[in-house]
Order: sequence, then structure tokens, then C-alpha cells
Amino acid sequence: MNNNTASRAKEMRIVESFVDCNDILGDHVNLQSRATENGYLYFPGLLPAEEVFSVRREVLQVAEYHGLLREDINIAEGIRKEGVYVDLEYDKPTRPELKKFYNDILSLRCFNAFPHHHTLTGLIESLIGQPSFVHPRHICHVLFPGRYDHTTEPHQDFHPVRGTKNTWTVWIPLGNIDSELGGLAIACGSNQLGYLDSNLLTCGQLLDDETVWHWNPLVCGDVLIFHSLTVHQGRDNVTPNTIRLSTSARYQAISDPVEASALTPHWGWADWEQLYANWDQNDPLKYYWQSLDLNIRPRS
Ligand SMILES: O=C(O)CCC(=O)C(=O)O
Repeated sequence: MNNNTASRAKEMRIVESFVDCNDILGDHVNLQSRATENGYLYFPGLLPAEEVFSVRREVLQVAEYHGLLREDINIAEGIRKEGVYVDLEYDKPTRPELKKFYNDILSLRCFNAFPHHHTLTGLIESLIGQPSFVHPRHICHVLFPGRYDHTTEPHQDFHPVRGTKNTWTVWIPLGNIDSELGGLAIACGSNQLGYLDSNLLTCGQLLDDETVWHWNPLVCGDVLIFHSLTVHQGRDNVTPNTIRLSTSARYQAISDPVEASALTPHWGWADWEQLYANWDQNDPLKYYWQSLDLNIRPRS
């Protein structure tokens, strides 16, 4: 097995459950104040589970096509083929067949449509109190078991995303995530620390043992929303063979600045024309942002 042992996640001494925010759905003032206080909002069961499972199924079909899954088990289980793993990293070379695997996920129409779900856009608009813009750069997080060296380290999304600090990430488990699969943990209230040095943060140096982390197992349909300055990290996938899948998309007020790279496909291993190659020619989701009056800025 190709397990690596050193986790990049910061050890979490204090862990509490996410605060359930379903009681304040649609309540702009309370959504704002709770998001300011904790840095995030958690909505268990917000999305119809079958709709999320259907996106999961299509992503797993891509994994199956690329020979990553065990053949004798229902693909819905997401069990990797013995010894097979995929590590996708910004700072490491990626094999062409793995780039193809990821681009095939990014080509799925359902994957691109998912962040536009009316429940999500409605929620974001009631949070920010303005018309919102969904970044087309939608990310699929694929974490293979035992790849602890590839667990997402503590970070703030403002560092890669830029544009406006008032950007919100919506993170959604594509499937049930129990404690062995790990999921995502949030440093409660860390949005109030301001924009931190990302190198020090990813090494865990800016977080002490008193940091209160919020985390709990999640089920399909749960939704987490957090501010661009909120520190969060992945948790190790300690299952023997199960792949963890989740998605993240970024939302902001349409009038706020957006950085040009947020309008390009994640990783940049394909352009939109390549990703749209098998879509209906007149699909309105294609290049939807080009007809919007955006305040686009070059990389800062
Ligand atoms: O899903 C993960 O493992 C990490 C996701 C993450 O850090 C993010 O969405 O910014």
C-alpha cells in the first residue's frame, strides 16, 4: 500500500460539533451575525440527498471509467481499486491520465450546474443581502484513503481566490462522511483574525492548542458555508479503501471585484471549450458569466 504517514492537517485538541443554522434560514440579520461570530454556517439536510447522490454517481462513473474503482463492488460505495490512488496537488507534477480524470469530472454538466442549485443561490442571497455571483471555477475534492500527506492543510480561501474578502465558500459532501472519512473542520471564529500569512498558516504555526475546531460527521444533503478568511482544513481519510468526495464553490455579491482566475477552470488543465466539448451547443450554462456585468480584476 502507498500510505503516507505524515498528515498536513493541524492536530485538533478541542473539537466541538458544528452549530446547526437551520433555525435562521432566510433570516438575513441572524445569518450575518452568526457567520460573523463563527465564520461559518452549517445546514444539515439542506439539499435533497438524492440530488447530491446523483452528482456523486456521475463523478464515480468517471472514476470507474478511469479504472480507479474496485470492479466487484457497487460503484456507489466509492471503493478504490486495491493499491490505486490519485493525488492532485498544486505544487507537484501530475500524470496526464490523472489530469484527464479530473478534467472529465469538470466536464460533467451536472457538476457545473450543481452550485447554481436554487436552494444554494437563495441561501447566499439571504446571507449577503444582494444579487450573487457563482464563480464558474467549481472544485471537486477527491481524497484517497491513507494519503495523509495530501489532506488539505489549514488555510483561508482568500489566499487562492482573491477578488473580494466577502466571498463565501459552499462546501458540500458528495455522499455521507463519517469520522473515518474525515471531512472538513473549521477553526471557529477564525474569520476574525484577518488575512493571515498563508505560509505560516499552512504549517500550523498561527494556530495554538486552544483553537476551537468545529467538525462532525456529515450526511449527503448537508451544506457548510464559510467566509474567505475562515481557517479550515481537511481531516485525514483513515478508511482502508473508501474515496472521499466533496465539492466547493465560491459565491460573492455580483457588484464586488472578482479575480480573473476565478473565471477559469480549476487547475487549468483544460480550457472551457475543451470541457464543454460534449455539451449541447446552445446550453445556457456555457460561459454564463460572460453576459454578466462583472467587476473583473487581474491577479493581485
Ligand atoms: O474537501 C477537502 O478536503 C478540502 C476542501 C477545502 O479546503 C476547501 O474547499 O477550501
